[in-house]
Amino acid sequence: MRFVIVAAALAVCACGPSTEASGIPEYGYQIVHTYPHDRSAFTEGLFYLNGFLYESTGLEGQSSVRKVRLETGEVVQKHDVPGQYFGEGIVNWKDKLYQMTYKTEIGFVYDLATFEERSEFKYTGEGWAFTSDGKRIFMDDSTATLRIWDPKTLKETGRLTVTADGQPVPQINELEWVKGEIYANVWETDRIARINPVTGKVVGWIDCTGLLLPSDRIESGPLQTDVLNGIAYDAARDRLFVTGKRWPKLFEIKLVKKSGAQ
Ligand SMILES: [Ca+2]
Repeated sequence: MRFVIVAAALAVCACGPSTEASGIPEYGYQIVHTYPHDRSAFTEGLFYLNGFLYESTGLEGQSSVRKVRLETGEVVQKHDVPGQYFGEGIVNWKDKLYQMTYKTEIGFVYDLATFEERSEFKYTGEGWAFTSDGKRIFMDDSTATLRIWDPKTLKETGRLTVTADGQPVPQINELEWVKGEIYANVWETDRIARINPVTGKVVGWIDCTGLLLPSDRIESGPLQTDVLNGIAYDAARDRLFVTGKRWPKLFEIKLVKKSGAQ
C-alpha cells in the first residue's frame, strides 16, 4: 500500500507546475524592425495612431504626454505634466486623450491634437494602464483586475479578473487591444499576457526575454534601464510594437510559436 501512495505522489510530481503543463500556449518573438526610443522616457503608456506613437512618461517631475515619430523617435509634440503627478496610462477617445496618474487618483483630459488640458477626472486606487476596443476603455490598477469604463463618462461599468490556470495574475501593467484580445505587460517581468476580454483568462504568454541586449542597457544612474513596458499596435498594417522604461530602442516584433503553441 505504501508503494502505491509513493507511486501516486511521483505521478503527480511528474506533471509539475511547469509552464508547458499549464496548457497555455507560449510565444517568443522575431524582431521585424528596430526604432530609436528616447532613453530618458520612463514609458508608462503607449499607443499608435495615424502614423505616430503617443507616449506617456512617468516619475514626479518627469511626466509628460508625447507625440513621437516612429521612424526616428523624434518627439514632435509634448505636454509636461505638473511636477507633483506621476503620469501613467493613456488612451485616445475621439478628439480627446485621457491620461491617468499613479497614486493621486486624478486623470487629465487633453485635446488629442494640441495636448491642451480640457478637464480632469477622478477614480479610486492606483492608475496603471489604459486601452480601448473602440467602445469601452479598459483600465488596470496594479492588481489582477481590469476595470471597464464608459469612454464618454469615464465611469466604471464592469470588472474582469485576469487569471491563468485559475489563479489571478497581479501587476497587470501596460495594455493594448490587439485583434480582439488584450495584451498586457506583467510588471517586473519580460512577459506579456494575451487576455480573453470576455473571460479574463490568459490565452497565451509572450516571452520577451533578451529583447533589449545587455549592451543597450545602463545599469545605474539617472538613465538606468528599467523594465519592459509599452505595447502599441498598428491595426491597419498589423504591426506590434514594444518598448520599455528608459529603453533606447522600440521594437516591431512578430510572435513566434514555441513548441506546443497553437
Ligand atoms: Ca498600449
